[in-house]
Amino acid sequence: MIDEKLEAAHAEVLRRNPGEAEFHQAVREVLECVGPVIAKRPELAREKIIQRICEPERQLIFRVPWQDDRGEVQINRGFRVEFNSALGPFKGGLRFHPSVNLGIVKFLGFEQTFKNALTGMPIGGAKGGADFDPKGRSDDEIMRFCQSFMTELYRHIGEHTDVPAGDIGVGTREIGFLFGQYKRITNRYESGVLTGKGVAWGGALVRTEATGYGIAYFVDEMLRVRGETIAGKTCVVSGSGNVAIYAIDKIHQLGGHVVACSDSDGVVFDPYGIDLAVLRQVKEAERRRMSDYIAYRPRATLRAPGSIWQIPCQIALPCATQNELDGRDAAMLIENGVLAVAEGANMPATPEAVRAFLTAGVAFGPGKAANAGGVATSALEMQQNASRDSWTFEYTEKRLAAIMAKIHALCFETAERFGSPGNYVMGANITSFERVATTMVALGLT
Ligand code: NDP
Ligand code: 2IT
Repeated sequence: MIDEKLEAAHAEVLRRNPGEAEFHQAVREVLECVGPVIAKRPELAREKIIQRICEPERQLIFRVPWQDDRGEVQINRGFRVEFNSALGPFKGGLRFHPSVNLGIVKFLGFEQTFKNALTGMPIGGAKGGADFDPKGRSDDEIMRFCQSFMTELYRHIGEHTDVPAGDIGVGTREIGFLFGQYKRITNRYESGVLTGKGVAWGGALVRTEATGYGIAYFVDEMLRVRGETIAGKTCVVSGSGNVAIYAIDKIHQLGGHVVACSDSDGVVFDPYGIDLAVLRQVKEAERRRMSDYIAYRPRATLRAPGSIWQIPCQIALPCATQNELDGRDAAMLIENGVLAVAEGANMPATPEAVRAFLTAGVAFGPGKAANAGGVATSALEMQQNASRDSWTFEYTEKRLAAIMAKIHALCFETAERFGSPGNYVMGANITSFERVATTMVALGLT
């Protein structure tokens, strides 16, 4: 329920942003949590903080023309939504996926603002991308697309202005082409303008692993509070991209047993545990499909897309995309005895699913807390770039683990303080909202 004092502001968001269902969903979740903060701090209403926080500072939409390998001209639409720079330069990933539109980018930028605040690092929130589908495209086509995309984007970004990174469809290869074009156009070797770079050219060790590792650390913290550990638990991870692969890696390191993962074509169930080396070979090295994994693992089976939450498990990690786990999936997981669910993707659980988990007393880690390890390590990459330094894997991973433990503790304590013990959704939204709102007041009317 949204507090009645916030209803008018909420109605205004719906009116001003018609048809943007995902953006409405993300705003609603935050507004449902922050009523008690507004009640305690009348200056936030006076300063119209809710209204300002829901309106992006700047929204960019641009044409991205490029030529495919057959010489045919292709046109895509590029986006960058610079949502909030109260806490630092705009920061957030770029998504290349045919489903990308302004509403999706706004939901992601809004979410990113609060996630980044939770990390405690000096970074504002943004998101961008294009409705470009990288599937089946050659390296040359990807390069031409990235060069065209950056030919417009470069004028809006910079190490002190806006610092993009990867997201769905954007990994080290794409960041390389984007960085190369930025460097060429600006005639500046400005490492801190993008994160998720290759280690040879300014990238931070652990950034590749960071989101997935961070999720496992967050689950470990949630279970520890309940006197449990990951060791020996059966786990299911949706997706098989960057986030999923390294969540699986760390869950295995911590003694858990991941038996399934997926892509948009199907679900692989491997009762002896997902073989990480095979998974990385198929998905990272060869850029093939989960169905190709089966050839290497005779006991693994392929199931229908979307069926992953029917597999019994104690830990469930949705790591593919928004709204991939609905109320019925949640009911099935609960019936099968799930103990902990953490959102590796941004907003993968629908509001009905979140409600079901909270009602059933499942430890539920919302994305803005559970998957914040990626952007936190991006901020560590920015630190290294600013000082022209590079840290070891061990040191960087220790920093990541400490950041995740801190985020967990903050969310846990805030939920207790506001009378909702164990509710990390309340904890994450209130903690991050207070940080952004307090700073916005301090910076005056901007
Ligand atoms: P990748 O592109 O590396 O992998 C995405 C995975 O999700 C693929 O397996 C893909 O399958 C699957 N997927 C994507 N869209 C859909 C869809 N519409 N339906 C079914 N499956 C889908 O992306 P990431 O691993 O980087 O991102 C995954 C999620 O994690 C996203 O929600 C992203 O916003 C979030 N995230 C990412 C961070 C990062 O550092 N990369 C940080 C924090 C959150 P297929 O190949 O079939 O499309
Ligand atoms: O959703 C996310 O947090 C990301 N895609 C990572 C953003 C970043 O700037 O590292």
